[in-house]
Amino acid sequence: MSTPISLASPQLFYSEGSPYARICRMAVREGGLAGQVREVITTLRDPEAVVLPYSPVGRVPTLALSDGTTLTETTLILGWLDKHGSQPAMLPTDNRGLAAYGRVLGLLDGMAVWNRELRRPESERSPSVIALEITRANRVADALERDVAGGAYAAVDAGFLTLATILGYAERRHTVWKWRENRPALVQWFERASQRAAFQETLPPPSGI
Ligand SMILES: N[C@@H](CCC(=O)N[C@@H](CS)C(=O)NCC(=O)O)C(=O)O
Repeated sequence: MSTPISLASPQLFYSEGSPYARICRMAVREGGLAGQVREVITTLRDPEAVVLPYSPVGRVPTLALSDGTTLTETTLILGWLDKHGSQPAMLPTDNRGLAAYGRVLGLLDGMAVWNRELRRPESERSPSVIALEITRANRVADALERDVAGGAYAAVDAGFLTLATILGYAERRHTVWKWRENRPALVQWFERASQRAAFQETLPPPSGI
């Protein structure tokens, strides 16, 4: 039986396609806080977006708290979940864990730039930006292949969820990136990670990119 959500529950605004929001949605589930956080879907880049009264930034994830404050930024929201009883804690405290999280967050930021270029009309795309992000993505993925083969990203935390989100994003919303080629350890890691309930419950819709 699920825990009832009180009217004063924090509201986590998300869009189904957002990889950043997915990290937080998976963290809520993995950390055992699904009964305490209400998920609210919002549109983006829309003057009518339901998130805007809570945050002028208008991005997701956004966590609107019962004291009237609003947290934006994935890492801040993960920190809030940890402070409110996430088990396991999501934000690493040791250097190795922090480095692992930073590495995949950097990859995700680059992919977001690459993906945004591909969503523009072809005449407005920047080939040099795309080329830079392709190079960055492959360089980081090669490092991740070695990391994963060496046992990194094994425990569920911010780094694990971000890596799962990235590869899931590449499967459904950024299929132009053929990340699987010559990366058997990463493929095997992803096969396992994608079986988790938190992953399955937050699958994004395909985007056609
Ligand atoms: N640095 C932010 C990035 C969040 C972000 O870029 N979210 C995108 C969706 S993936 C968004 O809300 N875009 C809407 C907009 O830019 O107006 C984080 O870590 O949460």
